[in-house]
Amino acid sequence: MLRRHLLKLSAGVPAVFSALSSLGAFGRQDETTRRPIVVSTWDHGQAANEAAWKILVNNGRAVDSAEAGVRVTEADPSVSTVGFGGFPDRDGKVTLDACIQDETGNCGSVAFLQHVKHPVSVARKVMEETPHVMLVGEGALQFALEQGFKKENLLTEKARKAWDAWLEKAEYKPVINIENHDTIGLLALDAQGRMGGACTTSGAAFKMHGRVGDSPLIGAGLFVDGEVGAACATGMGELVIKTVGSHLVVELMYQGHSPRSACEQAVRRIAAKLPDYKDFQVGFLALNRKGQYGAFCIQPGFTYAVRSGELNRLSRSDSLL
Ligand code: SD4
Repeated sequence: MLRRHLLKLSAGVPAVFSALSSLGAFGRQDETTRRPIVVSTWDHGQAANEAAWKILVNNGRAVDSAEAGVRVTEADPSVSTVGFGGFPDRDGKVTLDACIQDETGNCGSVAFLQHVKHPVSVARKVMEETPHVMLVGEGALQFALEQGFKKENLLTEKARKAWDAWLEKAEYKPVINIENHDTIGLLALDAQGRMGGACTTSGAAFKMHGRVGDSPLIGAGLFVDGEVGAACATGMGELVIKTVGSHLVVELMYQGHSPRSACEQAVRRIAAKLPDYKDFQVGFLALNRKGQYGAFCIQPGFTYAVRSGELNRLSRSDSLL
């Protein structure tokens, strides 16, 4: 009797194995199982990872490394979609969105914030110094100034020139060119197994004044579940908001998908639900509690940076198209 059961069970194993494997449950493309580790979006993620790594390698906390990492990108005037040097909205104003989340799920966020170079640090203060999660616009600026942040001009000469050139046609379409999408999202797992993440952007260039994208929205641009993993999004925020993308990726990991497979399923969900997806880029990046990571995007071209004890590299994400 027992033998018959065992035989039946073992006959089913290949089928179960192949079903799980086709779901990516064994992490075919996620070859690492290590910590600490940090991953972040786009080429500029490498410099951000380096700053995050200094904290992680000294036994620091993941959320601290996430904040320190993305601050590098926020301060870099050559990056035209994050912080200082970010391209302005259609009225010539640089408006910034950012959020941060720790291993307990605690989080803070700012949106439509002007004149402050490090919105991620303001988001951190919202998380730690207020009973709220999100502050926007004038209220966020007032809070930042109360917290000692400096009011600065964030519109660089290069960004002003790009805006001038855009004004010649002034097409008021909130469209992200597929080549113009380099928000930084950074996810970290520290030596003690704690997770943290941050996401920061100046959003879509020449957007409508007041437009807020996915990046400051917990669940859309970023989601961290300390028991499962973390995910972040880049690209056309409207598509990510409509599908609550980062939460979806983490939920898929909870259900057993590898990070890469979870990202792919989330991109496929966007493609199934939003008919205009081919006109836009969306990329997801995910990291689980084992230190496995993966990414997937709509258009070719999305890169992500990985830093761990053995790895320091830039990878190209697979894409739907
Ligand atoms: C947004 N997701 O505001 C951001 C834009 C971006 O890489 O550049 N993402 O929609």
